[in-house]
Amino acid sequence: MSDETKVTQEYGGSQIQVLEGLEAVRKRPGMYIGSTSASGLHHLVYEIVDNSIDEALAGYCKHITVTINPGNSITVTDDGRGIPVDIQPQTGKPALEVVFTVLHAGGKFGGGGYKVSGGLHGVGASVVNALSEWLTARVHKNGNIYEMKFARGHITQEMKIVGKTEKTGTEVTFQPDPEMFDTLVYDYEILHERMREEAFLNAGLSITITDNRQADDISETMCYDGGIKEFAVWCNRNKNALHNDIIYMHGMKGDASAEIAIQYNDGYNEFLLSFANDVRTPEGGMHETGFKTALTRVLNAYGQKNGIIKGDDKVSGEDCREGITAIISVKLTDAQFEGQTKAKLGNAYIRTLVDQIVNEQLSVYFEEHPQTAKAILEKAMMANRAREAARKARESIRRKTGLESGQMPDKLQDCNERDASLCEIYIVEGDSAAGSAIQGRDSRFQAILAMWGKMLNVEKARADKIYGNDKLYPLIVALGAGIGEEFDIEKLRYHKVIIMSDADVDGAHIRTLLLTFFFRYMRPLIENGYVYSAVPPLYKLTRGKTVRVAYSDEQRDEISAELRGDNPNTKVLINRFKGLGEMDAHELWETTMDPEKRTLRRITLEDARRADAIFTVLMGEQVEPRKEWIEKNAKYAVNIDI
Ligand code: TTJ
Repeated sequence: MSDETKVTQEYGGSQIQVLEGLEAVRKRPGMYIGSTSASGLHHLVYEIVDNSIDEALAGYCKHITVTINPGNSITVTDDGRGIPVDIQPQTGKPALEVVFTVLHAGGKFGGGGYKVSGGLHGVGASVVNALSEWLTARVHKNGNIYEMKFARGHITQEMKIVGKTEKTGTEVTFQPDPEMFDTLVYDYEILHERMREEAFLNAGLSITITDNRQADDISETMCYDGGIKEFAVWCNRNKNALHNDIIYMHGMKGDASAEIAIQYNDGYNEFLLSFANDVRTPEGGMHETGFKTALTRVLNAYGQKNGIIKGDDKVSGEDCREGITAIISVKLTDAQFEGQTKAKLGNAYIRTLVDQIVNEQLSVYFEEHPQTAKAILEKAMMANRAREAARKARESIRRKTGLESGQMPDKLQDCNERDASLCEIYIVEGDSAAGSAIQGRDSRFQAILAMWGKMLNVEKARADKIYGNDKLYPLIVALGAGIGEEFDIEKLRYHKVIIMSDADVDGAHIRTLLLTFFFRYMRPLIENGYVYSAVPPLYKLTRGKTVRVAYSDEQRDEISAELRGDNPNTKVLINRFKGLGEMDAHELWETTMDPEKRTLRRITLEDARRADAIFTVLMGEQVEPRKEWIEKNAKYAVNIDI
């Protein structure tokens, strides 16, 4: 990408550069906002809100509002100082105009660095402007209300004063451009979740989110004086806490700061949520590494010093993190995001910073809270013993069933190909659907594994139970890569693991269970993008001898209109597929399995995390949240059997 921030002296030159910059955004929007699907659409909001968060970080803004208007435009306001409106000497233009028309160097998703002087975020106001059908900015400042308007990045109204005011602040409304996005409908829950996260990460900042699209407005204001401490408590809301106090640590060095909040629960899962500059880092990175190393070191040191751990014994890192909920939030001016999805923090000095903070402050905390220290350490030692028992169980199962003998389970119809990168496995629910899939597949590279009945409740299970489970065991053997800390992606036998379940509640249930299992015991499978969901059709349309299928209600209506053509009297028969089992082998191949025609939806870590959260509510030990969830989702959940 060229350096669009360079501004030349003569007006003509800079104007041309501005237009070229915004044109570049419209040509390749994915480079700037990741995608033009729902995720990109929501990203526009985050880019604008980031500017207000920066103002809050600078100490001048207390309250931010985000409103979804009828028609799916978005309004963001803050009570900060207001974007400057004075004329910049270099450009001869108001700063407000520059903010919305000049592309900053380096896109977050493209190549190049992502560094802005001053704030941590807020590179994207001009990107949002370029991708909006229209955008209006209003600034309350100096006693005046200044207003400026744009359409697809072009100025439609120069900055002018439209009124008087006593407040200060910024208000931006934008309408995403239908020419740029595949979908234009905002999801309140997605924005709500993200804004809640921002409120947790910026203690004391108040964020109001409102949905004005229906007669009854929905509105929520979130403000957490306890910041990430409250975040950790909130994450444990459906669990039983192991200790009531929240462990909180923080520190800074130079421009960089880090804070960590920890609360253990009595479960077996590890829940680390890490952020760099308020952006989630699902793939971890230096801050997580520093945290894990120091946590293990401090726990072992404390245990040995106090005679809880005897002799040369040690608890492992995994032992120390069983049942942990930890929020790690770092802020730095030169964040390097790495990895396939730019979701991993690469700055090595952050590892040192976090390690030091945890090393020093957690030791002190344990000295001052011996009860908490003891509860955590005893849990880690239990985990250690359980892991040892699991290893023995596994070995005995191995001897009995030949886990390593290469013998495949009965429920697997394998493919002929041996190169994993070419192989696919369909995990199919129900024997009749599995039958059709076995007949319909291309056996050269497609394997079928039939799953049926109720699966193990992985919420309450440790590794030894998982291996011994008759539903999961065939799946583990078929995939060939083991589970948990022994999981080895190199041994994986298929690079496409495709969940094929019905488009109904039971199907969703099975999918949730499988995703939760993968998320907890085979996470690299998801991180490497190997897990997919098959997309079976919903409708079959027949007109005479012509048969077509539709994957959505919209498509059903389109095809139906197409089949009818200009002939209003023609009958088009529409049948709803009740399940995969209703399709014969040929139909299943044609609509759902043929690589030339099928759609596969790749499962992201975020999808799996969400499944895991739903699962916790449905399967967890707390009854109240489960009841609540079922009541709230009653119309979808009627068939869920828990
Ligand atoms: C910059 O330094 C001088 C005082 O004002 C600072 C500033 O720009 N603050 C600011 C920007 N507050 N809020 C914004 C902002 C808010 C929204 C909703 C959108 C944009 C692009 C900026």
